Amino acid sequence: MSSYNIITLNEFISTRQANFPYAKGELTRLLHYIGLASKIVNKKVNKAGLVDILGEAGNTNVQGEDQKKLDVFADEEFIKALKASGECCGIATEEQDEIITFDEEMARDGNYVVCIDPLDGSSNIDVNVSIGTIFSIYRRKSKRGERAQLYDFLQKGTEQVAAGYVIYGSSTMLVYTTGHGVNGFTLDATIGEFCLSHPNIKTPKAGKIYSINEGNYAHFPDNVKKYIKYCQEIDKPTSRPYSSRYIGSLVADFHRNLLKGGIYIYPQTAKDRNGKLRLLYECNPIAYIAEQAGGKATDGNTRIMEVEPESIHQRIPFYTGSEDMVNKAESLN
Ligand code: AHM
Ligand code: MG
Repeated sequence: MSSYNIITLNEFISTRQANFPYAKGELTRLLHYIGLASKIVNKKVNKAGLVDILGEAGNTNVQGEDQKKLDVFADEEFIKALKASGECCGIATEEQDEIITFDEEMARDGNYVVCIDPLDGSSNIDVNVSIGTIFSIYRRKSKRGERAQLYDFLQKGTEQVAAGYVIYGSSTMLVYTTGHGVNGFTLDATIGEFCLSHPNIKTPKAGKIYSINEGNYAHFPDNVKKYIKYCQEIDKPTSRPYSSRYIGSLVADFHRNLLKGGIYIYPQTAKDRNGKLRLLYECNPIAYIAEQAGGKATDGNTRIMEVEPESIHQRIPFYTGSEDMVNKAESLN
């Protein structure tokens, strides 16, 4: 195919603009800025082994975890980009305790708030393993022209107008949905553009891969222990065990399972009753993509996108992937 036949992310989102609720070009612009920031973060991620940007930044985030320098860089970059877009009046990010509201007149007029995990899977940065950015976009509830409010962010996942992730892997991809299917774009470094490479992604209804940190087995609830044993058995329709694959980067584990069919579980444990993952900027956006691709996302009982958020850093158990696999894992209670 000639390079002139490719469809770039910007072209794609503009031509799909009519699908957006309240289409006025605002969401198109917001997504464009997210794409732009992710290209800048991608450059930095690629250089991670070359320059002195590895190591702890010396800060601890609200979850009590050490921040790597690249987390800080990605956080700053997305904040700058979203502010510059003029369409976003505030952000909730994994790296900041409180919501950030933009006070410039143009930004206060923005119609959207964004929940973002700027660099997820951060324990993988300094070992050259895939990491990602996850984002979720909501229409604000508060009045345009005023400061964004906490309640703008505490909306159920069903209210998302768009969500997506960027995977910084062997190639860099941006995958997103606005509620009309899921599309994936691969970054072509030679032209610096995300190009449509995975149109209308559909995930297999049944898969053969399970992704869970089995090191925590002793602390898992009974249904998850039983499900792991089920995955390892040969006595099931596939007549062989499923493959176990776990990278420890949600985006990378989810992305592989989305394309190949599989299940990702981060359950509650005896120690952490709500698991580890965060509802607003990890589970809701991934759940929206999963459902739009024909898959499923629950907390083991309830559909993730129907959970009423209570705080911006709220954690929740997470089961997502191929529908049949999620149903099976839930049925073993
Ligand atoms: P992070 O936001 O601090 O990077 O944590 C989230 C990550 C997910 O990407 C990944 O699936 C999970 O934590 C791995 O956790 P564990 O090492 O407990 O299996
Ligand atoms: Mg994270």
